[in-house]
Amino acid sequence: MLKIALGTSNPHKLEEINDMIQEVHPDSVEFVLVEGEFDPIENGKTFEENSYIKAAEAAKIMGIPALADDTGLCVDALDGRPGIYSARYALDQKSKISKLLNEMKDVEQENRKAHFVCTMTLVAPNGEKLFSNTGRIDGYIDTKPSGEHGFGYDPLFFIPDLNKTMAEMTLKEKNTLSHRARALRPMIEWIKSNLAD
Ligand code: ITT
Repeated sequence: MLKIALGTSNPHKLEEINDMIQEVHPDSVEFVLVEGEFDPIENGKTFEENSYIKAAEAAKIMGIPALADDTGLCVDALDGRPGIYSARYALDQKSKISKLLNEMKDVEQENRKAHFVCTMTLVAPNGEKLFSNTGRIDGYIDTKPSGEHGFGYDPLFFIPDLNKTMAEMTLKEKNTLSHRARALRPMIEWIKSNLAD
């Protein structure tokens, strides 16, 4: 089975990505976490640059191809913030939620549009970029957090068509439509066609 390192310190990403790969191509690719210290300096100016930095570091450490995603929540009323700074928006996830609610407290429903962006990049052990792809999902910032599933900003990300937040979806549901799923599907096909036996 093809092994690909996953350049992330976020166990939720591993869970989502592994679930998706099992759904589409069971037993063809195995994603493994980086062994040992993994602390890349995410100083890129775009999602793509940061996903490359994380994947290149993971590929170098592990000596096998590596995949990483860089994700952000872009809020229209905040001119696209926190965007690529979503991880550093506040110290912990609870503070990120309360800071966002506070920044949005006077914003009317119709102006609460937001989207998640996820850019994934696959890098060879020699640092060559093999494939990159971006997924996006649109929604609204809710006025209070709801739901116990997912992670990060999911409890505030409301999808009107489904009448629920991303944290009110099961893992399987989130994986049918999320920014990460939309970025990963073409990536899996590329891996199947170019790397897997
Ligand atoms: P790595 O860089 O180690 O992969 P991270 O959690 O810092 O882990 P990102 O920089 O991509 O990853 O994430 C930016 C922020 O967005 C961070 O606060 C996450 O919790 C949040 N986030 C990422 N994916 C998300 C998702 O699917 N749903 C909700 N929030 C998400």
